[in-house]
Amino acid sequence: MDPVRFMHPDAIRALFSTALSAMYKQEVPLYGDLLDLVAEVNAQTLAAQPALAERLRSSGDEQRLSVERHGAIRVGTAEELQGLRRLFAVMGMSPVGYYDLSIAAVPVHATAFRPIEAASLRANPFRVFTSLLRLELIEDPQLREQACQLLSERTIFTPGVMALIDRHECDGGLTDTDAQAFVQEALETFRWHQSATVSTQQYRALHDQHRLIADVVAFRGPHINHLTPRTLDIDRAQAQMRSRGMTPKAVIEGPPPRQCPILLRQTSFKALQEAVTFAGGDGAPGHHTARFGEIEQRGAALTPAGKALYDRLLSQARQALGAAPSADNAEQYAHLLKTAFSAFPDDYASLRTHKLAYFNYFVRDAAKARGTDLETLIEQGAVGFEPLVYEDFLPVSAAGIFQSNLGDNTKADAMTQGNQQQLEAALGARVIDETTLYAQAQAQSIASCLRALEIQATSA
Ligand code: OOG
Ligand code: NI
Repeated sequence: MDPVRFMHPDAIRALFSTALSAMYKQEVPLYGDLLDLVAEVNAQTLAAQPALAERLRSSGDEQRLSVERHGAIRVGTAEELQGLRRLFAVMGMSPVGYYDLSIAAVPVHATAFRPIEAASLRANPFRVFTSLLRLELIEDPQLREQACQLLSERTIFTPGVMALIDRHECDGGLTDTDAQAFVQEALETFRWHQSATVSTQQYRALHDQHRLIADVVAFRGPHINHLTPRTLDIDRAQAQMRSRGMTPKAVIEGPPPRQCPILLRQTSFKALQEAVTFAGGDGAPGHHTARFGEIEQRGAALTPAGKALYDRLLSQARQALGAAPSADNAEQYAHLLKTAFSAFPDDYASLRTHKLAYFNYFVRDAAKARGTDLETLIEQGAVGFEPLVYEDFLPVSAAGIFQSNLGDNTKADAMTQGNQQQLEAALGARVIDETTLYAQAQAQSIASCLRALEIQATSA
């Protein structure tokens, strides 16, 4: 019997991420400029920081850097979200984390689809922040009804991609040929549609309720709204964005600059105004702003204790600022952030001993191993450690990104509570808790170090 050869989900994800990037470059040429800029900055940073270069090489993260990016889409119904869960599963991507954006008066909640195994993350960490519109947060009942109606009339997946998803679920994989077809069909869901499905008046009404509602409801599909490359030095990249005619947000989201980066720092440039054609007899021309550019720098994943400290220091700085960070107070905010975060240890040894961050442990020099417990092995130089990269998102940062791209007139009060169960019911699955994943990855790395050293000891 001939075993069927399936393409590895990691390989399908890599193909898709590349194809999506190429499509988005066509759609938004500025994204191409951003990729070039980030590649340059990364090369400069690696040349200037040999220790960082060495760390990336030894952890195997150097290769992933050039292909690393995240995207974001927004959908309107449970059916759409479930379809996406099945689509992303073909590429080895699972829903991780719950993000409540209602904290920033954005009527969505979200999860991120991403690979979860260490080897898969190393191969290609492509992730997609996926938001679901919370229709129940639309105040006007008539408008809510209209939005439901519009969403029920659209199908965001091609028949071809649905058939291939079914095949993947039945057979347990896709052949090379099917995988190639899958990538082409799946792209259609993420494509920009220049013609809206609603009239100018309908668009206005949706937009007036919330700009995001118009973005989700008024089009045939959930166009990818940004693709974000990973930079090794966001401050440098931000400075260079300005000199190349891209206007970034006034404030970088997340922690302040540090020797040892933690979590995630992000900056974006404003959404583009794009020409659209509205439905209705006259095919009225108009415009819509949704898509934007973003870059990010990733640092160490934090333990719950580290995350709690991060949250406390961030809100300390924000409270001291007394207003939302903006162009007018950017300098003051940077200063307050720096002051607050002086309470957050900034060397990997302290981050580890205080259990603030998660680490990957590896055998450095087996010949030096004498003891059997981890701390002794580290002291002896037999075992080394590297921070685990934060693979997820930050709700406060995401809120800031949403806000800045929705226009500064959006009210920033919380509108309601998050509702993880509701998202999970829509998704048709539980979301994976990201903390569990980091703790597991750390524990696995320790176990494999000890295993490797025992093998060494017995064979010597
Ligand atoms: C998603 C915003 C969140 C991030 O990087 O935090 C996000 C959206 O605007 O749809 O992408
Ligand atoms: Ni983003």
